[in-house]
Amino acid sequence: MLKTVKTTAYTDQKMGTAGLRKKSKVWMQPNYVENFVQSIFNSIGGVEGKSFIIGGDGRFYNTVMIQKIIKLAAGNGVKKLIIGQNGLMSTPISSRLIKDYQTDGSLVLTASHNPGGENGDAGIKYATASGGQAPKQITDAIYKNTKEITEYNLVEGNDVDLSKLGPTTYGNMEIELIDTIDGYIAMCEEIFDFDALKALFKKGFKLKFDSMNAITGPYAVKLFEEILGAEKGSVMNSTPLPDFGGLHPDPNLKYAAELIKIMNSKNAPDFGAATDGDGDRYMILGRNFFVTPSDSLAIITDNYKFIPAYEKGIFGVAKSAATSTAVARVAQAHKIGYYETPTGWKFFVNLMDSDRITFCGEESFGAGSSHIREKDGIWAVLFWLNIIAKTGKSVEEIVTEHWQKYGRSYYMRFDFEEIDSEIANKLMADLQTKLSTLQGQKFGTNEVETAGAFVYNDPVDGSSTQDGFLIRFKDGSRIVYRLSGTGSVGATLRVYVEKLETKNIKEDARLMVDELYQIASQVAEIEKRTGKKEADVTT
Ligand code: G16
Repeated sequence: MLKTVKTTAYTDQKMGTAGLRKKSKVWMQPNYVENFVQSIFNSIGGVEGKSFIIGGDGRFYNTVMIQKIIKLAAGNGVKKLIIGQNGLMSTPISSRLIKDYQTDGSLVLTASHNPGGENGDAGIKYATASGGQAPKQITDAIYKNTKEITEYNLVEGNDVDLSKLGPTTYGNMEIELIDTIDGYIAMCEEIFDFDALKALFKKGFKLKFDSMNAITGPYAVKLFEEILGAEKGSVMNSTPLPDFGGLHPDPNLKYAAELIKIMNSKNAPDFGAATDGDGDRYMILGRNFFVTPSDSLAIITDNYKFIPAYEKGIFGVAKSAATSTAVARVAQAHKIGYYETPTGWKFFVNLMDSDRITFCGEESFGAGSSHIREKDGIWAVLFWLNIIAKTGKSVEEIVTEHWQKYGRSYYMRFDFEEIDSEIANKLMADLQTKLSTLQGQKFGTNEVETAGAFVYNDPVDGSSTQDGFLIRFKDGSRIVYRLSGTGSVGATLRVYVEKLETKNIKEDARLMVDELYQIASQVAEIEKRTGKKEADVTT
């Protein structure tokens, strides 16, 4: 039965870098999900006759949210929902499915790399028909709507059985429950050389892939173990769990501790990798060796010729401003387009749609290509494995040779988490004023070339976006400051430092960036303002 329900607006439903992320308990408040989803529908000119892809990373409250979305979609006249079986779907495959099914967008129930469970986080990522994250005009309109909403529409009825594959209906709305694993693997097979990968594993190559009890588990077991022939057990933490088994599903040096321990042990496998909650982030490890995401993007770009889908050439590459400049040197050497954008995958979409770039990546453990309009963790892992299969080199050899050829951007990110939002905003505002006076100032032997806001002018739609602040030194070193757009409590200040070395490429990264980090801390008065002596997470 169609019903209109009166509701009271919430004022805290402002989307961040990619969707709305809040504590699960916030989502569990009365009408919280309904208000947000109805606001999305209202802000895109209604959804009558439209279709959407729906799925999630398996975290707590996912299926409750999906049932609510089904009812709201039917109440708003949606024609069809394509839903992942058991409500499961990775973010990368959702982007592909938008294109394959030509839907009007997707709703993916995830808080990405944030922890899950009743006391963890939940979220909704909304993507448009482009296959990519909604642009700012749309997210602004949604936020405005959430503050004004007074009612939502739904069709009341029994919950849909999400386990049963195939077509069904809810009211007048069509639903198709699909398995997304085979489709994802078929997409990967179109891109990579599966024969070379099978031959690699046949020779005894050892892989450890950590799904962190999140979405990629079932995809990875089938792909790596069943199809490519990696040894059984190569995929660890492979069952998606509502609370990720207590893990924080963020593939970095802090949270993927179990994998790091294995890769640093005596009998370490040849290659280690991990992905995040919804499968778009990734981390690459060799034996006792960590590859920074910035270097990974540079190496992927430099080796495009080894991958069948790209061997004929690539358009160009883009990175977020906070990502190191390692890939800039590769783009220059290959004479391909190069773009520096604000943080957020949405900024890459226009560049891909207009054939300006083929690859893109971010320091936050994201890389991808124009095969979809999202970052893709397993894609990045397959890319590395394909390079290894074709060159016969280890991860460490590949990276070291890359540094020998292009120099090394020593790079680190320092995160100061859960700062009071007012303090963080004041710190940034005062920093902007201070930066305007820094040009030409010397710190030791280093001289500031430019300092100020990072502003991106989109070459496709002409829009202009500011994201954080950037200090460039005469020797090529850089400091970037920005506030995270993905936290769920307070503010997170991110400080990124980078120093280029062409000769001393085998030094300790922390030591090499220390001077810059000290400068960054002093300039922003981090300890004085936040009370934090050290960063909470360093990657
Ligand atoms: C999201 C976006 C990414 C972006 C990241 C930044 O990642 O999809 O494009 O780089 O946020 O996070 P922050 O603003 O916290 O630095 P994800 O994986 O969380 O969806």
